[in-house]
Amino acid sequence: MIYEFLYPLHTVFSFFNVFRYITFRTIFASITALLICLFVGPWLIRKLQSLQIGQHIRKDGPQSHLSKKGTPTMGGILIIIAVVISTFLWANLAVNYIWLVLLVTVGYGLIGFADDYRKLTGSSSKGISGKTRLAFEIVIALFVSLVIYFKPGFNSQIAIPFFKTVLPNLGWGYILLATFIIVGTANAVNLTDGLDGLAIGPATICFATFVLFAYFSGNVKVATYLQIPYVTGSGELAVFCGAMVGAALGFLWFNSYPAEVFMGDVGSLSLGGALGTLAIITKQEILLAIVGGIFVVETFSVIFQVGYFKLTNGKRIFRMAPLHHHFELKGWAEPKVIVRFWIISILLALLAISTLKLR
Ligand code: 57M
Repeated sequence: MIYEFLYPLHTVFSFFNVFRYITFRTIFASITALLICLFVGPWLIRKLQSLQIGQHIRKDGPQSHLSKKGTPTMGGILIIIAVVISTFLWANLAVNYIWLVLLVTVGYGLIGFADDYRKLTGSSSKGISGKTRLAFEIVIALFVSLVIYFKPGFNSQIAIPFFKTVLPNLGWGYILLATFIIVGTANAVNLTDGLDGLAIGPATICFATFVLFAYFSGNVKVATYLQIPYVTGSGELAVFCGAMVGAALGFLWFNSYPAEVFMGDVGSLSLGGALGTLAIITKQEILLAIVGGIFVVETFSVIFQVGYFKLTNGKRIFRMAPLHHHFELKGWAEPKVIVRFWIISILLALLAISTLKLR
């Protein structure tokens, strides 16, 4: 909105030209979202506490988690509020992609909210059923994938990192892939969200990396120079990513060990869904698996553990899945697991960025 109101004034005062720049608006979107989180956070945490929105802790998990009982959850609401306000303020709302990514952020947030709410009010200890939740996730992801697929100028090729000339065209299969990526990323972030700051750290790093990829893919000169797919209008998503980085850091302020609040499914599904959508719009579908490698590995640790458990009648590969529990049970202190996962995530982001040149 600031863009719509203030940029036209550049004809009177040249200073207002600055609102044209995506870089400037990305930085301020980030600062705005961060400040919203820092100011609203303490109030929201008190509110969640007074409403007794505290986490139930599973008794079959690592013993160290029992002390976390009562920590308020659903802190993801804070992230969503900060991102939506900041994006409305700083992004050019005439770009449809902004609305698509906001739709997923809020839509997946609502699914997570319904799940958290049912768990907390005790109407169902497991939240909404896995199938119902998945069905809603698929409906939103399919809708977004169809809109992107039928957008004029869209092509259904996918970019393979490190190979600039390998661009397989999936045709309508692209719709299935895009839906899978959005739903899969949302659930992968959800599985990772099991230690203080464990999901929000790598998510921040992913969104920061996508600031670059959105900016580059939306600029015809840079995209041509770097030989990455050019997507008209996707540069504006850098502003959204900036807002996400700010909101995520603001949330981390409270979620860092020892956490004062958890994000809940409202946060994890929303963040993951947004990440998946960004990867599709910027046509960096496969790259997401590199930069979000922590989420991928956590998910595979569950798939392998459950598969092996069933095949062998109760034997395990890891002490417990998802992978972070394995390290906890090996005796690593919680902050050590968290910070080491962040370090790996930074390394993966650097690797992902290096694909711009190594091709
Ligand atoms: C949700 N949720 C956390 C919090 C957070 C298929 C199966 C492997 C699924 C998996 C599962 O349910 N994963 C998804 C993970 C929970 O956190 C809440 O949930 C939200 C995210 N969805 O925002 O509201 C607990 O995680 C801890 N936490 C923190 N700090 C944070 O900032 O410490 C979360 C955020 C919180 C808190 O303790 O209560 C969760 O882990 O439940 N299931 C599992 O992860 C279970 N694994 C398991 O059963 N593995 C088996 C194999 C055969 C499948 C095995 O390896 O033996 C473990 N979950 C827990 N305890 N809690 C088992 C032990």
